[in-house]
Amino acid sequence: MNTASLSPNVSASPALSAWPKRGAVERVSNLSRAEFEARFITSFNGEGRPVILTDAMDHWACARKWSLDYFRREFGHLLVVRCWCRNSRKKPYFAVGYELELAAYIDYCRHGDLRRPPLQAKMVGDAPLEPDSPSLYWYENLARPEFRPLLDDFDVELGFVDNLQSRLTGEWRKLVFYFPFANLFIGGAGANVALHQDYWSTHTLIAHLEGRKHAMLFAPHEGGHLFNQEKEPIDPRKPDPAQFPTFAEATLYECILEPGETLFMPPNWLHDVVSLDATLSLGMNFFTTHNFGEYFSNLLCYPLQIHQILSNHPVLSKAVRDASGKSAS
Ligand SMILES: O=C(O)CCC(=O)C(=O)O
Ligand SMILES: [Fe+2]
Repeated sequence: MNTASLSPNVSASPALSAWPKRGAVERVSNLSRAEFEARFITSFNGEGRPVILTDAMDHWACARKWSLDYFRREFGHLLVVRCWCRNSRKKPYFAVGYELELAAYIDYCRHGDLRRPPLQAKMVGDAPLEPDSPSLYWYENLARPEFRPLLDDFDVELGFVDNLQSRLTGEWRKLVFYFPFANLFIGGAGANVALHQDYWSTHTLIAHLEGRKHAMLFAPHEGGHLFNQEKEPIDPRKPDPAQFPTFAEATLYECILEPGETLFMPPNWLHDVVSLDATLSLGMNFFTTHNFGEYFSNLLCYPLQIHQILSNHPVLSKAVRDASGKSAS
């Protein structure tokens, strides 16, 4: 049971009645690729719809193996994590961050007083955690060398959709994890990622493994109702009509994600997710033939970053060095 004290302002609040227009997030299983594509990717003028897959990760080892206990045991003293309070709704934005061992962080998420920073944590941000802030949250890309064994516990091959990354072979197939495509999320009750769209028009999966998460989702075309003049996003659990006068015109898609379930979102869906308990999830971003064009044109804007990722890669860096040697001669 989760016994951590939750900051009172970040519960999945009853302000949900403020949203008169509602759409359903369906739960589906065992869909063919054609049916999935027609219902959730190309539907509704190409915006698609978010959906919960109840069987998407059944064949992944992580579904049976990963838990907060597992991470505490296997990586607890190995990893130092930086957890943040991403209160990015307000500008100017101060990063509130702390550094501590993963075991201590997991204990804090489960049993700590989440209104205060973890005991003995080193402050690494610009400002301390305030009692009325969202809870601290740790999420990190799987590029850390310690995470390499975890890459065998799930796959880029997705039964319900043609993830183009799965056409890659060998080390290249793992390379995708060195781009910001796969992230671990561990948080306590109240850990929140404020309303946002994911980058580069990718599709998003949240493979959820422990605890519960409350997600509030809006179609891409609703953006105009949900950001104020300073481009700050609404807090959909406490909508402020003075700042967002037309917010109630947006249709809310809302769900509670349970362990073993996977939330799929098509490109550019706006989402605000809050943990209701101590939680563990794996996030994945990917592309299919439907979003490859948008994805690729975004990618082309970052040639230096791509070169850097390849140059730092433990295996592929040699291929990069060999190739630059050849082109120089
Ligand atoms: O799981 C969460 O708390 C947020 C995840 C998210 O925003 C994402 O995976 O894109
Ligand atoms: Fe996201």
